[in-house]
Amino acid sequence: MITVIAGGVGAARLLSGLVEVHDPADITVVANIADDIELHGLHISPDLDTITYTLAGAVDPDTGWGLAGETWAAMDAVERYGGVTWFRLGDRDLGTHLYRTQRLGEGAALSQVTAEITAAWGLRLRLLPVTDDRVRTMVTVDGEGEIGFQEYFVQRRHAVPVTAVRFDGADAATPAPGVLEAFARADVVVIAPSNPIVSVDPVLAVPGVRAAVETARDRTVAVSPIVAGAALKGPADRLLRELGHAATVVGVAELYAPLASVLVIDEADAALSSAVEAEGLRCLVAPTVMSTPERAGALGTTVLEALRR
Ligand code: FO1
Repeated sequence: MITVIAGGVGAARLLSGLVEVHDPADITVVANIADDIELHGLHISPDLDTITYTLAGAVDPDTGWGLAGETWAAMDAVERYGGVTWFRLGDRDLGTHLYRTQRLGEGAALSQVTAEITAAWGLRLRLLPVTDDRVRTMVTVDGEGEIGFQEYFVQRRHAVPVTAVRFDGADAATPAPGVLEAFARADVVVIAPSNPIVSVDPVLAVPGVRAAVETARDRTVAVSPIVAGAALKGPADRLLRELGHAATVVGVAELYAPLASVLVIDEADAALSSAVEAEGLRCLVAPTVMSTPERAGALGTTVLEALRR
C-alpha cells in the first residue's frame, strides 16, 4: 500500500502522476480538511474536492481547483443581494457541497460522504479525510488578529503577513477510520509537495498521526513544495519565513527530518543537496515541477523508487 499525505493542488498533481505508475486501488490518500469552510449554509472541503476533481480529470486546469467549464449563475444571483461571493463556487461545484451538506446533516461521517463522492467520480484510490471531526486552520495576521484560512488564502489573497497559525479543534480530533492503519500498513508513505505549514501540519496535528508517520519514517519520502526558494503556487515560502523557517529545501528538510528518510528536491536546488542531507535525511535530486502529466508520472516513479536506493 502507498499512503499519501495530501493538501490541495500540488498533492493532486502528484497523485495524478502516481495513479499512472501504480495501481490506484493500492493507494490511500490522507487529506487535509482544515481548509474546510462553511458558507451559504454549505460544508465545503477544498482539498478533498481538488483531489477528487483532479483525479477525475474534471478540475479547472487554469486554477487547479473547482470544475472545468463552470457556470456562475448561482454566484451572480447571490451577488444581486450583496452576499458572499469572494469564495467562488461554480454551479456544478455547488452540487458537491449540497450533497455533502445533506449527507452530513443526515449524520453521515465526512469519510463516508467522501467515499460516496469519489465513487461517483469513478476514483479507484481511497481518499480519507485525516479526521471526521471539525479542525480549522486559523491564521493570525499582523495588525488584524485571527482570521479563518480561506479569509487569509482567498479573500486577502494570502498577501498579508502572518504571525501565527493554529489548528482549531485538532486536540479533540481523532483520526478517521483507516487513517492510522494506512500508515502502519504502508510500504511507502509519501508527503506530497503541499504547503508544510497549512496543508501537512494540520494533518499531523490530529492526535496519533504525527507519531504514526514518525514510526514509518524509514518508509517515508517527502517531495519539497519549495523550488529555488519559492513555492510553485500559494504562500508556502512566505509562511515558512514568517514563522521562522528558511524558505528553502533546507528549511523543508529541517521540518521533515523527524518524519521522512528521503527528501526529493528539484534540480534547481541540486547545490543544496548536501545541506539537506546535513539535516539527517537522504536527498534525491529530480525534476519536481509537474508541468505535464508525463512529468507527474515520472515524479511518481521517482518517489516510489526513492527508498530502494
Ligand atoms: N481559491 C481561490 O484562490 N479563489 C477562490 O475563489 C476559490 C474558491 C474555491 C472553491 C472551491 C474549492 O474547492 C476551492 C476553492 N479555491 C479557491 C481554492 C482553495 O482556497 C484552495 O485550494 C485550498 O483551500 C488550499 O489548498
